[in-house]
Amino acid sequence: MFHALSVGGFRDVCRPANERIPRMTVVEKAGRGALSLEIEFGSAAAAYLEDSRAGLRLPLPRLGGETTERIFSSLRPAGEAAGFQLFSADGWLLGCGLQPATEAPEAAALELYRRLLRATDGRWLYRVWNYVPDINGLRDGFENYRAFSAGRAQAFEEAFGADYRRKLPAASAVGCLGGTMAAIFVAGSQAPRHVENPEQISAYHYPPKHGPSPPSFSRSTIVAHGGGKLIFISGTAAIKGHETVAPGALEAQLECTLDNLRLMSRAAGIGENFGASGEFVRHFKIYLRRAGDLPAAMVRLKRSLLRPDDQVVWLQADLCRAELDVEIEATLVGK
Ligand code: 3EB
Repeated sequence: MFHALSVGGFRDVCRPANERIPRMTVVEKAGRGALSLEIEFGSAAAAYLEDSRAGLRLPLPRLGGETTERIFSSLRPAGEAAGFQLFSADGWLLGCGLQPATEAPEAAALELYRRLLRATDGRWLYRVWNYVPDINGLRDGFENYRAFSAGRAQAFEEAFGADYRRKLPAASAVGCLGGTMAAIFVAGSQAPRHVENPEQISAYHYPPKHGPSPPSFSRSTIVAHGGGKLIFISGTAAIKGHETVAPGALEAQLECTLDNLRLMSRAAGIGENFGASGEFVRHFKIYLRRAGDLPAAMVRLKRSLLRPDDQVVWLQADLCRAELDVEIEATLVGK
């Protein structure tokens, strides 16, 4: 069978800031089979849609485990909206989009999220993965992550109104190489449940010492999926209350992060260790600030959190607070 597919637009992300975001066009013929959404780590940001593969490449150095994350399968390409490439499967909508970050990161995040919220209009937003160039860098004395948070919060408030916090998805926001901001979302037609960490202030209530606009995410999203559940656990790090625990000390940060993950697992109603007895396919992404921390982190996490049949991607990334060394996220897909 012949499929004519072409994806334009994402190749042009390095244009000057004053040019419009290139439109992405997907030309497709009928008869296309189901595909997985692949997030491939290691090279320059680009979306691809080929005969039997679709996904996004992201410039984060891979340290170990899988090269590609595949959480969702049986998807069908669903065209594009607001520059996001879309994929759907019974009631679910997934999308990925890029935004040049040559302009100020606040403006880039505002535009990326305005587009994301347009693409998901009328649906519930479950999960967003954010990749922010030079996340700890300063621009006019203001950290890029804080600028990103401000643009993102403004877009949510514009779209959802003053009580936007109740609708925030689970998320992660980590650094990446290159000059392109990226977001991947999962949305759907069913209202989800959000569970917060009882030992952390909700990020959307962080005090202003962490930035003028608090980060717009909830700690987890739980949504029915087939006969079971899908659970998205946001990027989890060494934070209690709203303060960083053990700045710069990997071992102590790993213990605190593991404790927060146990609390989230319990809060989600699946015991202490994310349903390790086999009721979920478990996906973890582990972000380390320093590649040299990999051996120690592997030993520690394999001793308690990780099991041999988990899907794990180890990445090197700058994290949203300069003093954080490790962040771990989980996605649990009910079997
Ligand atoms: C924290 O708990 C650590 O800004 O979207 C984790 C997950 C973190 C998501 C985000 C930030 C974000 O505040 C950082």
